[in-house]
Parts: sequence; structure tokens; C-alpha cells
Amino acid sequence: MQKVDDAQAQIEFDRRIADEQKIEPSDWMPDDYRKNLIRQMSQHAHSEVIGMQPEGNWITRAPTLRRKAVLLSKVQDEGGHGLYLYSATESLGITRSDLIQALQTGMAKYASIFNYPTLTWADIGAIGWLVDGAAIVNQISLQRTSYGPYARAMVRICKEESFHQRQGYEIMYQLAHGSVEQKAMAQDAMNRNWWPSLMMFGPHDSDSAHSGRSMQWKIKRQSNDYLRQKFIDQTVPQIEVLGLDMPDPELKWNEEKGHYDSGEINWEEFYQVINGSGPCNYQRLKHHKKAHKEGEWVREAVRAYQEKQQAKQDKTAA
Ligand code: FAQ
Repeated sequence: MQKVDDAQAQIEFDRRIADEQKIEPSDWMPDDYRKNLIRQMSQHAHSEVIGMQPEGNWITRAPTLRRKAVLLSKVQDEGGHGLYLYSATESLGITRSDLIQALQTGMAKYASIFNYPTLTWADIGAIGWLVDGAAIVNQISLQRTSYGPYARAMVRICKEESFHQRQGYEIMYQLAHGSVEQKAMAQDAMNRNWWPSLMMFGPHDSDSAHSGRSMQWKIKRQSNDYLRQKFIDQTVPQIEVLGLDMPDPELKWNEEKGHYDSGEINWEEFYQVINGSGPCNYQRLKHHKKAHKEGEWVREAVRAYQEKQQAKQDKTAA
């Protein structure tokens, strides 16, 4: 009987996916769909939270009060994005503490870009412009993902990311039009962040383990290479406006294709970074563990409050 029910539920699920209807937490879904969503969404949440560290590094050293206030609020936004995404992931039947444990034990990944250091103030401009810019290209596509809570989180997150992207570009613009030293700092930060930003879109489609099924289930709507190309095409004209040299000498407009050609990513570096051996992997996880431990008293207080409220309710009901 169970098998018949599941077969019927699978037909209904496939129909809803084909009809562009959202799958909601209480709906039946195949186990592999659920697992794949938990994997991608939790890694997305971890990226937002770990992504607070490289920029947080500059809050105390921002050059003006205005820049400090903007950066502080951006970093808080990223924390908020992590929280929406953890909540959305929990709706798939996994606990927050299991997700955090997977991150801290290295079972779950987070975006490779956050394993690079922020060496100068210009990195804050480059992150806002390039990293948030790449994240937006990916996340606009994910607004149409098939899982309702993920799609809705993306709509809100994209609004905030577009403010982040503009503040990053504004920093870059001012530096690129400032003193010789400032322009050199902007050029250096762009050069260092360019390739890791392209890596954010993941391996080539032909090497992407999850893309086939994720596209079939409409978890992913556009492929890694398609989105990477879109990002390159929209970003090159912005580099021209900044008046900086191209970070890749092979970036050239291809009239026939209607896209920019570009050089090859260093995939060996990419795999090293996603497998734990990037410049800052150790430091990022160490800091996360420390902060998580220091926050234990807050979680304990929340638990105690919830238990007290529950006891009150039980007493009233009795
Ligand atoms: N870094 O088969 P695929 C942000 C892993 S948010 C690390 O192609 P998939 C906001 C992948 O997980 C940035 N790992 O995988 C912000 C898989 O490993 P697994 C985060 C990567 O899932 C801005 C394996 O390689 N955004 O920046 C990376 O189909 C500024 C095979 O790859 C998202 O997470 C990578 N770059 O496609 C915050 C968006 N690429 O799980 C602060 C949602 C691949 O088998 C400051 N995620 N891997 O162990 C996605 O769209 C997808 O998961 C992809 C990868 C496109 C990232």
C-alpha cells in the first residue's frame, strides 16, 4: 500500500514541478530532492555566515564613520541572510545544530571565496562589487527555485544584496578615481578577487556532480557556466567605467558569440580551497567554533525560557 501511495505522490510531485508550482514543507517530496536541497541550502546559509568574517575584519578600520556604518550594516545583513536560510533549511526536517555540526566538522562546505584574506580596504569594495555581484546573478536565478521557502528567501536576500553591490562599486569607483596609490590598491584588490569570484559559480557544467538532478528538479534553474558567463558579461563594462586594467588578459568581446571570451580558472586551486586547504579555511572555522561556543549561554537561556513557557501552558491546559 505504501509503495502505491509513494508512486502516486511521485506523479503528483513531478506534475507540480512541470507546472512550475512550488513545493512546500508539508508536501510529499522524494528523499533525494530533500537531501539535495538540505545540502545546497545549508551550504548557502554557511556561506552567508562565514562570509561575515572577511568583511568584519575591516569594521574597526573603515576610513570614515559613514563607511563604518554601511559596512557594519552590510555584515549584519549577511548574518540575517544566514538565519533566513537556516530556518528555510530546517523546514526540511533537520535541526540547526545538525547543520552547524556538519559545518564545523568539515562535512558541509561553504563558498570558497571566503577562504581568501581581505588585505586592504579595497578588498571591501571588491567584495561588495564582485562577490555580492556574483551572488546576485546566482540568487536571481534561484528566486525561481522549486522549493517555496528557498525561493521566498532569495527574493528578500536579492534586494539587500543589490544595495551591497552598489556600496562596493562606490568604494571601488572612489579609489579608482583617487590618488595613484588608491588606484593601485583598487587594481590589486580586483585582480586578487576576480578569479575567486568566478569560482563562486562552481565547476564547469561537465564536471558538476549535482547539476543534472538539480536542474531536473528545478532546484537550479540555470547552469554554473551560463551564470558565470552572465556575470562576466555584465562586469567587464563596469571595469571599463572604473578605468582599471582587465584582471584577465584573455577577456575579449567575441562578436560572433555575443559574449566575452575569458581565460581558464585555476581548477586545482578551486578544489584545494573547497576541500579545506585554502589560505584561510583553518582560521574561518576556528573563529566560527569560538563564536559558537561563546554564544552557548544565549542558546541555553532561550531553551530555559521555552521550557518555562511550555510548563505554563501545560499547567493552564491541565
Ligand atoms: N565554493 O555539483 P556542483 C554570498 C561544491 S552567498 C565551495 O556544481 P551545486 C553572499 C558543491 O557544493 C555565496 N564549494 O554543486 C555574501 C559540491 O560539493 P558537495 C554562496 C563549491 O550545488 C556576499 C561540489 O563543489 N552562494 O556570497 C563551490 O550543483 C558577500 C560540486 O559542485 C550559494 O551558495 C564554491 N564556489 O552547484 C556573503 C548559492 N562550487 O556539496 C558575505 C547557492 C561548487 O557535493 C559577503 N548554491 N562547490 O560536497 C548554488 O547555487 C550551488 O550550490 C553552486 C554549486 C552553484 C554553488
